[in-house]
Amino acid sequence: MAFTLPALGFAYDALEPYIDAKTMEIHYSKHHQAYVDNLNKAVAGSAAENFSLEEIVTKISQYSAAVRNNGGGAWNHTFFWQSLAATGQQPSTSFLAKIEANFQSFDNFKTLFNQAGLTRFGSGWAWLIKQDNKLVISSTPNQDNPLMDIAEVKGTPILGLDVWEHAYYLKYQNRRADYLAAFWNVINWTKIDERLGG
Ligand code: MN3
Repeated sequence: MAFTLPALGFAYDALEPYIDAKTMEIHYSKHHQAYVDNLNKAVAGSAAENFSLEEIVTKISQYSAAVRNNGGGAWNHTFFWQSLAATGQQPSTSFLAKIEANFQSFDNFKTLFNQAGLTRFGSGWAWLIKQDNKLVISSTPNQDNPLMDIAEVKGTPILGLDVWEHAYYLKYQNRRADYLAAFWNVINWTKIDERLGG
């Protein structure tokens, strides 16, 4: 097998009550696992078996739809789990300074990010990305991401939020806005700082 499911860094119930244990279990052990398995099937016997997931994703226009969907799904979920942590963390002062320089205030940043997640029709992701020294909010459809050469808005992902119904439907049903609001309680701000390079 070329690709494997990375270990989840926390217990399924670690993000309760904001993200429930059942959703976490199914999302990680079924959905994420399926992206990895289907990616392995899609690259079997091709040169891509020997490439890193990042190498594949950044040149995704050269691959099939199956590689795009499942390679994106595999990369996005690993990135997403690493963006999450049990409650209690606060954004650092250096992060807040960068956010204020780019979006006026943290509240305004949250509003714009939530809007990106809320207005992404159907399934997809909301992103905070870095373009040179600028921070930008965007969203992508399906399992696309801002690293992909086909992305409308490209950049280095700093924070990503899965807005597929499978990410929230068991607990929040049709209330995507409530899921978006809950997300802010379980962000791994240490990891976000690391991605921003301090
Ligand atoms: Mn998902």
